[in-house]
Amino acid sequence: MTHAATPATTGMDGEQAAQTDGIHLVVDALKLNGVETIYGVVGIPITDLARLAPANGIRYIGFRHESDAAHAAAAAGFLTQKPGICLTVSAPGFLNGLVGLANATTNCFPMVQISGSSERHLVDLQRGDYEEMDQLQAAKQFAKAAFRVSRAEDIGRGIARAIRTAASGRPGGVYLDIPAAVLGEVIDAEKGASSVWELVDAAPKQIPGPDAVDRAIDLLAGAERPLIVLGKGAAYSRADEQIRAFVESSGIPYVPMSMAKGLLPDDHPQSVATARSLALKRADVVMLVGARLNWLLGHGDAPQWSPDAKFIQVDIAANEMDSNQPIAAPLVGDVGSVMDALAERAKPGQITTPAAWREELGAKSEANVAKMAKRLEAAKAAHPMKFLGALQSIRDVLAENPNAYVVNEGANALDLARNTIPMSVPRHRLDSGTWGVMGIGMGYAIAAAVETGEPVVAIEGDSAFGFSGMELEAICRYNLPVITVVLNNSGVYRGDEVSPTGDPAPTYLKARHDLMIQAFGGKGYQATTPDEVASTLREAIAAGVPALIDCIIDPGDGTESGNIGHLNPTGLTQKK
Ligand code: ADP
Ligand code: TZD
Repeated sequence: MTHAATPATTGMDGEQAAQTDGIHLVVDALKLNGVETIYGVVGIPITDLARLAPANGIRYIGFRHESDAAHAAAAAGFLTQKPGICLTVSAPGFLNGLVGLANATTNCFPMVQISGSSERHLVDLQRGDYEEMDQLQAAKQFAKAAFRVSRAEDIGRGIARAIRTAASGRPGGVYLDIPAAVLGEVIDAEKGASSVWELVDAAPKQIPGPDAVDRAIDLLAGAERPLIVLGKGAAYSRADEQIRAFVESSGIPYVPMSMAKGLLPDDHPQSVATARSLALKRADVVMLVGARLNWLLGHGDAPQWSPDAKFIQVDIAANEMDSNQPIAAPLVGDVGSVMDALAERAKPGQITTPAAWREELGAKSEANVAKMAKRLEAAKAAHPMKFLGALQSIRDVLAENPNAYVVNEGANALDLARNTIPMSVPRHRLDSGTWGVMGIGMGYAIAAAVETGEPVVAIEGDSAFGFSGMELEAICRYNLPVITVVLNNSGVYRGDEVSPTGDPAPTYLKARHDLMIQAFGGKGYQATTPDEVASTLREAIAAGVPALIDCIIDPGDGTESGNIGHLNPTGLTQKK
């Protein structure tokens, strides 16, 4: 087998055997496994690897900070089901990338962080090498798995193992350590070529047992108030048609978790997102599909849920079952196979939804929508602009561009955008996710643009944006169709706090973000009214080039920690 990256280094006399080295083998193995893009930051010992990849058909996207590159790789994994690849330098670069690796693992996104590392014989005796660190040891607790390659001939094996581990079962982040000496190690080209291989069936289907399926069907068939919760595992599984068929044939109402929005269009008649609290509280049989009963679902506890609720859980990870509540019907398998099995084994008409339950939720939904309509109407007219004023304009422009990807982070900027902006296409919303992490914004946006070529609208709190704001430069350098909309209320949560010391208050921030992007050659707008938000966003999406709209929001608009203020351990200094 020969590969494009492997150099033929036959000597002048023609006698020397062709040779290859570590970096060529990395590129060979990645290429063979269908990797199209590497996200990273260069430096010793990986710069030549980043140069070699594009010369062999793998795009290299260079970032300003490794956590952004790692977040990008994670998002690429979520969007494509193929592990995103992040490349980092030793010690500090490696550590910067770990936030993204750990966040990917927490969110069940497949990615591989490949990091160069310093010389083992110096690191292990702590002799003080350049960027010395025992990276393998450090990575273990933050990754689904961590491996080190110690010989060039094991590079293909290491990459196969990393990709397989990241993509199969519950997806996650895998760390692959490749010391500088291994990247530079020269071996016989033929031996090298036979040491890399292509994975077969990287994420095999997991089919649930028939007894487990029947147990779930029986529970659903006996339910008076059934509810389906769709999570980002369902979105990731790409079983869109099977999920839709099951939801529609059973008539069961559903609520989408934030990154499952659009799996079925948000205006689907069975979506009860607008009666969420009531649906959770009253449901007697709940079917979780690729969603965990973690803090985002109140751990399944009363009073948010009925203490008598019975749970069915569809998840690829068996050990997720019973992590919070007794699971009456565990359905361990991939969402597609489970949905197929349910459709196959349920008798026609066996699972239905009582009309009274649908009506109860419908009435609540109508009342909530009417209440929200009043808030929205008031916000539209308010000056200075409110979050909800700007967001209605963003909603309207996005409705004209259903293929645009939405990235979203912040506190109020996250909660309010999630509730205001409907999604109609699966996997088009990426947000702070399971950790509620800030800093994913520009990395996720870059990956969405690179992987799909579609426009991306990143809706960012001003604090949230700051974590990855320097990547505006990368967005401009690669001329990506990313439009960043900063909801700028001059602070973390809000911008009207005054400190008695004379220093700025801990939550206060001040920036003209529209000027930042201009420094990199992008288009900067300032918008002070909902009409200006709409017209600038429309113009920017049509132009398809990097742009940033700094939306000036009333500094007094915003709640401490958004809708999770109750998680603050004290309420002593909170406002409103
Ligand atoms: P959300 O935050 O949207 O509620 P979570 O991240 O909490 O979603 O849950 C996603 C769940 O989906 C995880 O428990 C994960 O194991 C599971 N999962 C991921 N991929 C699949 C798949 N292909 N089939 C079934 N379950 C999956
Ligand atoms: N650091 C990291 C990595 N993640 C975090 N979640 C936080 C800090 C704490 N934090 C939040 O939970 S939200 C937030 C921070 C700093 C920013 C909220 O301010 P914002 O949004 O300007 O982004 P709003 O719209 O003004 O609330």
